[in-house]
Amino acid sequence: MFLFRIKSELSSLKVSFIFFLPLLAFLIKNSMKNIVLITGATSGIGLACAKKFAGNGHDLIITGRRNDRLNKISEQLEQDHSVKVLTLNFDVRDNGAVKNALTNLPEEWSKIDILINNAGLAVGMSTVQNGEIDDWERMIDTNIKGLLYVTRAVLPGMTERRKGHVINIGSVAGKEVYPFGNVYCATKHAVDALTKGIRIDTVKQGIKVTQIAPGAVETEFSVVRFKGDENRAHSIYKGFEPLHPEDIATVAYFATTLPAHANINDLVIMPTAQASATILNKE
Ligand code: NDP
Ligand code: 8X3
Repeated sequence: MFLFRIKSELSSLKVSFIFFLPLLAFLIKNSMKNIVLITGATSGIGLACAKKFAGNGHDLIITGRRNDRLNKISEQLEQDHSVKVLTLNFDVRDNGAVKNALTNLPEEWSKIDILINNAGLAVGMSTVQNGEIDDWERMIDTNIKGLLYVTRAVLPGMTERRKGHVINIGSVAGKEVYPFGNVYCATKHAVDALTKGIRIDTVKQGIKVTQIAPGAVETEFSVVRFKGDENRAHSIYKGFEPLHPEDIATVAYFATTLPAHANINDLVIMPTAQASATILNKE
C-alpha cells in the first residue's frame, strides 16, 4: 500500500513535471529576452547582428533607409527564429525623423535593452585639399550626428530604468589615421571619444557602453565608399581573407552575455592578415 502510494505520487509528479517544464522554459526564455535596436540593419554588420540576436531569441527593432529590405529581413527573421521584429524606416541624419520614430514607440517596444549604433559609411577617398564637401557632410552627419541623435533618443529610457547597453561600431579608422582617410577617420575618432563620453555620463546609472572597432570587413562598405564602383570595392579584399560581418556580430553578441558587473569597453578586431590600418599580408 505504502509502495503503491509512493509510486502514484511519483507518477503524478512526473506528469506535472512534463506539463510544467515547457512552461518554465518559456518563462525563463522570455525573462531573458531583450529588445535590441540595431541601426543600419539592411546590410553588412547590422544585418549580421540582427540575425545573431534573433537567433538567440531576442526581439529586434531594425532601422535603415531601404524599407523594402527592412520588410524582407523582418519577415525572414520572424519566420526563422520566432521573435518579434519592428522595422523603423528613417535616415539617422534627420533628427526630427529619429525623434519621431524612437520617442513614440508602442509601449511593448519602448524599453530598449541594447542599442547597437551601427549605421555609418565612408564616402570617397582623397586628400583634404581635394576633398568633396558633400562627402564630408554625409560622413559627419551620419557617423557622428546620426549616432548622437539615436543615442539621445534612446539613452534617457535606459538611464531611467538603470539598465541598458550601448554598443558603438567604431573602426580601426578611429584608432589610426591613414592616407586619404582624413574625414572618415575623424568621424570614427569621434565615435571613439563619444563612446568614452557616454560611459562617463551614464556610469552612475550602471549603463554598459562598448565600442567595437573592426579592421577590414567585407560588406557593402567599399561599394558605398567608391560610389558604386564594384571592381574597385572588390579589389580591397583581394589577396587576403577579410573579416566577415558575422565575426563582428559574434563579438557584439558576446559583449552582451557578460555578467552585470563586467563590461567590454573597447574591442579592436582585425583579420589575421591585417596588422594595422595600412599593413596587410596580401598574397
Ligand atoms: P554597409 O554599407 O554594408 O552597411 C551600412 C548600413 O548603414 C546599412 O544598413 C545602411 O542602411 C546604414 N546607413 C548608412 N547611412 C545611413 C543613414 N543615413 N541613415 C540610416 N542608415 C544608414 O557597411 P558595414 O556593415 O560595413 O558598416 C556598418 C558600420 O561598420 C559602419 O558604421 C562602418 O563605418 C563600420 N565599419 C565597417 C568596416 C568595414 O570594413 N566594412 C570596418 C570598421 C567599421 P541604408 O542604406 O538602408 O540606410
Ligand atoms: C572601415 C575600415 O580601414 O576602411 O572602417 O577604415 S577602413
